[in-house]
Amino acid sequence: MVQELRQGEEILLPENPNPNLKDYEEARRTFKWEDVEKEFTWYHTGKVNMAYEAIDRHAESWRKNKVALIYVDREREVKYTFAEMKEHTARVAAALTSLGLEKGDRVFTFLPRSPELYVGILGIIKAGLVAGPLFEAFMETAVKDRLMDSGAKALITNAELLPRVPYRDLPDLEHVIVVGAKDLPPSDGKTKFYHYEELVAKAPRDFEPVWLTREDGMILHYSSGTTGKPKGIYHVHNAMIQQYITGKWVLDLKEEDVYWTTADPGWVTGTSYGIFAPWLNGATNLVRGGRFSPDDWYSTIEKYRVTVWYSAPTAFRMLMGAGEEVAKKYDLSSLRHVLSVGEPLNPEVVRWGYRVYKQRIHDTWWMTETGAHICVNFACLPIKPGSMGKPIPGVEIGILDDEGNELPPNTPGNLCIKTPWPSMFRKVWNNEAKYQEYFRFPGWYISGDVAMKDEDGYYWFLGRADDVIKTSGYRVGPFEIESKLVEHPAVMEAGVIGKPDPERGEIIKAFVVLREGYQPSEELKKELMEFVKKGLSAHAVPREIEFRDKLPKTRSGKIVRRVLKAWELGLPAGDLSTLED
Ligand code: 6R9
Repeated sequence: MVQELRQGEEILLPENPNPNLKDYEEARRTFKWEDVEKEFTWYHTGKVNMAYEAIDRHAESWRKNKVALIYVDREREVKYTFAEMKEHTARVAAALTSLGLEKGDRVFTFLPRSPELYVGILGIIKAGLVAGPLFEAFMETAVKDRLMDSGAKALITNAELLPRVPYRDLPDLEHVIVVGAKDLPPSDGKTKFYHYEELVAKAPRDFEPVWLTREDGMILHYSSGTTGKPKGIYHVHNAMIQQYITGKWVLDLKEEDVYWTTADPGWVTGTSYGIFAPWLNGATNLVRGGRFSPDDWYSTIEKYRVTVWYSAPTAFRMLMGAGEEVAKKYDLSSLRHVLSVGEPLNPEVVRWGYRVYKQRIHDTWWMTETGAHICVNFACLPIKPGSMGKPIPGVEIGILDDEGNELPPNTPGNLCIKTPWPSMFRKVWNNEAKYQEYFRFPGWYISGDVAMKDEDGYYWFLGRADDVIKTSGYRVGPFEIESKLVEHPAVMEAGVIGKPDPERGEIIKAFVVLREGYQPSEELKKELMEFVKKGLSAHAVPREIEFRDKLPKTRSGKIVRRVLKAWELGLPAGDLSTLED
């Protein structure tokens, strides 16, 4: 795979005549995080709040009438200046405070991309609360698990999604604020319901942010691992240091840019680079609601003259699949910087983008846990298609063997990051043991990815060391899907893997053992798919199901997914000595 990727050693030379980061090597040598810290207000006042740095600071400057948010979908277009964002987020913060919520309380959002979602997350943070964004496609079980684990006290949702919130089963959930509701469920002794519009309208438009320290909680993203339910990845306000500087250096944001990321705030790219990085840099941030559609997407770039565009391999592959003719119908000449994240970016996609968009697509590697970019292709450096580039200044990457020893170049190993870095997660909510698992090699964070460094210092992604699946850019844990499947009366056991797919990166494949009395059938497959969709979420649905008489297991009864994967790919299954039969 490595050989194949590196065939020809092609490179794309830098083309941006004036990038914010001009000399990478120089920056690596001289960079100090403290120089970035000095750019924040809190460095001088000691009063920290992300919402202040991202919004209020600009609203109190010459940027006050600059457009901060452009929200568009097929029905509407909404534009807010920084001054308006300041007022809207102040009202949300004041409303939440008036409900008695206090510093550190978890407040979740469960909304589609909409102005209310962006205002909501920043309003929560402005009030000193910890924001927990839930992806709009989540169904009841997924919503319940996350609200339960985090002990969320309040939720902002809308009338359409409210039926998926099992509030009666959530002992800590005291307040539910609903956007666009005609009527609300009756408040009981435990949970009270509010019309968002009424609550916000009566809140004052002035609200002094709740002042915090850099280590106070800011955002909680639930993300999947290999075992157990999704983990609450907890970030603090200090993350803004790295989010700001990578917005400047990697997204290359400039004053006149119109920036668009297609990522949803239910996932980390949609917050770190859909909210924090662009607004910390005072940029105009475009948000498009609704589903993927090549025509809608290209017309968005044309109409709003988007200059910096951050999307994902799966989207680029779908655009490629839609054909060059579709791209040619639109004027995409405003684009000057294009980036990708979430999965390996195929060299052929890079080549296609270069030919059709006349842009180098800059791959970026990072994770929910890292909070911000770690390894990227910078505007000022050549791109080797298929490589994820080089570490950001101030951060060191190591390729380590399974004992924690650093490996030489051109040797695959565990991608690790030297601790700490400013936007590193500070805990796994309620689960210190899980947090510690990431730090088994002293002084290093273990990413779970396998990668390699070449002799020029470029990093190449080779795969996951564990069973985490990336499908259409979404990170899903096999365990959550397996658990859902075995809730179905027909299913005795299930093993779930990611299967390579040309468009989605991976698709989810489930191997299922049926209970006595159930027969394999196409209808049953459909029923199981529907069952996962209704219970968890559309993106967690196994697109392939295979019935088996039994599954490979360890003697202690754990399903061995690596053997399932080997079956699927027709590869040797490796050491089977620890298996049951
Ligand atoms: C930001 C984000 C993290 C996992 C990560 C890796 C995969 C992300 C990648 C990439 C190859 C890239 N991943 N970026 N793989 N090339 N440029 O995606 O966070 O959802 O937590 O996923 O995604 O496997 O470990 P998250």
